[in-house]
Amino acid sequence: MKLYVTYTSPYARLARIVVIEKALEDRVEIIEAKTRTAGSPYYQINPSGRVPYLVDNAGVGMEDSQLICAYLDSLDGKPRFLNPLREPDWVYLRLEFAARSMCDGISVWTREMSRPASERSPTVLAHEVARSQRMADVFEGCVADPLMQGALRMAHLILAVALERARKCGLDSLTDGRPQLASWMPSMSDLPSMQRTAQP
Ligand SMILES: N[C@@H](CCC(=O)N[C@@H](CS)C(=O)NCC(=O)O)C(=O)O
Repeated sequence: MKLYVTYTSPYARLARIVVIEKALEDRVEIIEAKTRTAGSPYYQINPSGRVPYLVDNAGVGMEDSQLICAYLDSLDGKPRFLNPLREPDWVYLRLEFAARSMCDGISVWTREMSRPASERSPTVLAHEVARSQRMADVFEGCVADPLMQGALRMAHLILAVALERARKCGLDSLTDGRPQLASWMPSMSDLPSMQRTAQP
């Protein structure tokens, strides 16, 4: 299989983490895609131009970290991160999708900042800064919850990747002044799969 990524994308990082967590490294080739470039040859592979994008052994492609992570997780018949056979766990899912929403906002901020300074919208930037602070407060309030402390699940990965992305790209160190998040984060950052996919 081929997994197309960029090394700055938090969504591609989630797929790279699941490749490591599920011991799929010898089955999944990681390929850096050229995104956001007119005429990129990558658009012939994935017309949407987004990463991550997984091409399976039959040559069939799929996009979106949520789908790709669930697919990779299911390959051994023992899904750890998303178990379709379990009853939906709405309390957990609420956290996962809140973390995804926080990650989306941080990505909007980084995308805006990657534009030439004269093309950036101060309104969009301020909106996303405020959103990231509110969402960090939400997780400060629930990261000590057993669901966020127990076995590793997508909500943990998404929140940790989002927090690291916010710090790395200069949005904010969202763990500062938030003692629960600050004490939770090292247990995630120290994971080999997080360390091996960390943005240089
Ligand atoms: N919901 C998607 C978001 C993917 C996404 O936005 N990827 C960005 C990188 S962070 C991208 O590929 N941008 C290139 C473009 O928009 O052309 C997912 O979870 O995979």
